[in-house]
Amino acid sequence: MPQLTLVVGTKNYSSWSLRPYLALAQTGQPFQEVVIQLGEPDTTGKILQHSPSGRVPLLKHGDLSIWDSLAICEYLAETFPEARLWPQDKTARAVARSVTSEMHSSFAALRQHMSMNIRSRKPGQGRAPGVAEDIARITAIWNDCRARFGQGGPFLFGHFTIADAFYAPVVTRFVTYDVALDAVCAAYRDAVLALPAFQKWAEAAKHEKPVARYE
Ligand SMILES: N[C@@H](CCC(=O)N[C@@H](CS)C(=O)NCC(=O)O)C(=O)O
Repeated sequence: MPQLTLVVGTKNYSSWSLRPYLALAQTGQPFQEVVIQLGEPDTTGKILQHSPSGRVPLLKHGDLSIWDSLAICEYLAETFPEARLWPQDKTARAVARSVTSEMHSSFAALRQHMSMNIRSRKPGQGRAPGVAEDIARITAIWNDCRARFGQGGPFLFGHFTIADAFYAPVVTRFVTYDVALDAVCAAYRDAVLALPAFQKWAEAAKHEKPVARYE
């Protein structure tokens, strides 16, 4: 098996990087990691040494480079089917792809005003126009998935899937900004926070250099 290397941004802030990291950890495959510090004068140059898009994350598998969080997760699902990164059932898989794509393309207000900052606590901040609507939509998605597909475990589709990887940065935002959740969403949040791979990422994030523009 060719070497797997995941290139990510500063873990405390790089929400897009956290997603494929969790999916890759779920495969159980050994991998190397390159962490690029965001917000430095040479950040773009360093990212461009790996990624043609000038953005992280990027996955290298031997000679192959794959960029964009969703493309990486799709590649992992195809390469390691035993990890069940998508639900087995076609209907559940279609919904999992829908909610994942919605996360990939939407929730601009939440992303802008509640940016990911795993180690920080900012209760009450970030309540800008549009944020409450994004939170309402996300919590509706979580409730719907848990009710319809969540019987086999604590995640959106029971066992851990790419949909959970995509919503994990939202989980951390809800902790950072102290967003009140109903019982179903609070239990789901806690299941994501308890993932060993998430805990490892969050522990590393505690020790990183702060980046003023993301604080
Ligand atoms: N759509 C891309 C977004 C990637 C993205 O925006 N990454 C940010 C970090 S989270 C980045 O590389 N920013 C470049 C920089 O800060 O210089 C994906 O899903 O991977």
